Amino acid sequence: MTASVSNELAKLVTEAREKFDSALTEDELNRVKAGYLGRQGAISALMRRMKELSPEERPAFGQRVNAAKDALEVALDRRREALRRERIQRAIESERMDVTLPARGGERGALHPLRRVEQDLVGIFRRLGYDVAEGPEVELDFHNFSALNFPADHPARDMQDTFHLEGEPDRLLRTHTSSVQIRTLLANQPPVRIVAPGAVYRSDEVDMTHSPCFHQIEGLFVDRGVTMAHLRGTLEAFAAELFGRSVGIRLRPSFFPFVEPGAEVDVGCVFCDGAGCRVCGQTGWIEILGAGMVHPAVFESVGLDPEEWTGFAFGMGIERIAMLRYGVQDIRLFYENDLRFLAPFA
Ligand code: FA5
Repeated sequence: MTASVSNELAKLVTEAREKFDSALTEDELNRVKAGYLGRQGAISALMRRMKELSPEERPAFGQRVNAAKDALEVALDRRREALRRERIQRAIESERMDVTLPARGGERGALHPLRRVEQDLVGIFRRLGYDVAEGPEVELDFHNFSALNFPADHPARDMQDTFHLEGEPDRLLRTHTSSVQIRTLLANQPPVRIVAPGAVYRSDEVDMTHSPCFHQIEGLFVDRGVTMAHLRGTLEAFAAELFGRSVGIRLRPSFFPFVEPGAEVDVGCVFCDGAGCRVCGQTGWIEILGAGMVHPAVFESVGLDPEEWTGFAFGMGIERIAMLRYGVQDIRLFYENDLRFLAPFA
């Protein structure tokens, strides 16, 4: 065997090993491999030079080349495995999560301003000794109208534009929480003292102060010997707690079929202390609720003797109170779920 071809083989093997070991990626390693072991690679080129050897030398040379190829394959596999491990190790390092980092601050939820006002109103009446009662939003005409002394086809029903259920003439979306008065008196023997908050519905046009779905809180006190003075005293105590100081109240005669006498109740304007301003329309007073003494016809419709039982009732719009309290001028803001409006209440 000529020394030159043989030496060249040894040199190639050494050189290839070094290049394998210095390849930094698996791609690079594949390119280096092609340079030596590929069809156009250096080892194949050496094989083609076999013809320079004498026929006797050729078998031994062939064996040496094959052995060299095997050795290179082994070196290649080793390097490939090392690179694969490095790649995995790098991924583990770079994708590692630091579970000891403090959590990203979650946003805290908060009560909707209407719910907050509702809870405050309920709280005031609870402290005055009232229980909380509830009724369904889909109501029977009986609870919402008839038993409250709204005769069938009476114009008083038009005061509250009603959503009726299709094909069910007796069912409707309650137009006020006064329906809970009837449910309470049917289910409980007086004395009763309840407040009933909840959603009510009217087919009103939407504007700055009206919405087809809004909220009310009803109050009902039934006992023997209840007078209008009790009503007035209760509402004064309520208004003082609501506004945090003693504000005057005023009762103006008004009509609701289920009370007699009936009244609209105003509080002294908390924005101008009665001097007159834009909010109170220069009157010094702001209307906040309807009220009155329970009508004898209502007692009769629930089977109570109006000679024995007396009571007062009142009902107010929760949106109205919230608008007064927070100085909100457009009722629609409460329903749009815009965080720019809601967040300051949190
Ligand atoms: C009633 O609903 C009576 N049930 C209140 C009552 C109860 C009187 C007990 C006597 C005894 P009225 O229709 O006025 O009354 O409504 C009461 C309040 O609901 C109003 O003062 C107003 O604040 C609010 N309100 C009425 N319609 C709307 C509406 N479309 N959007 C928002 N608030 C409304």
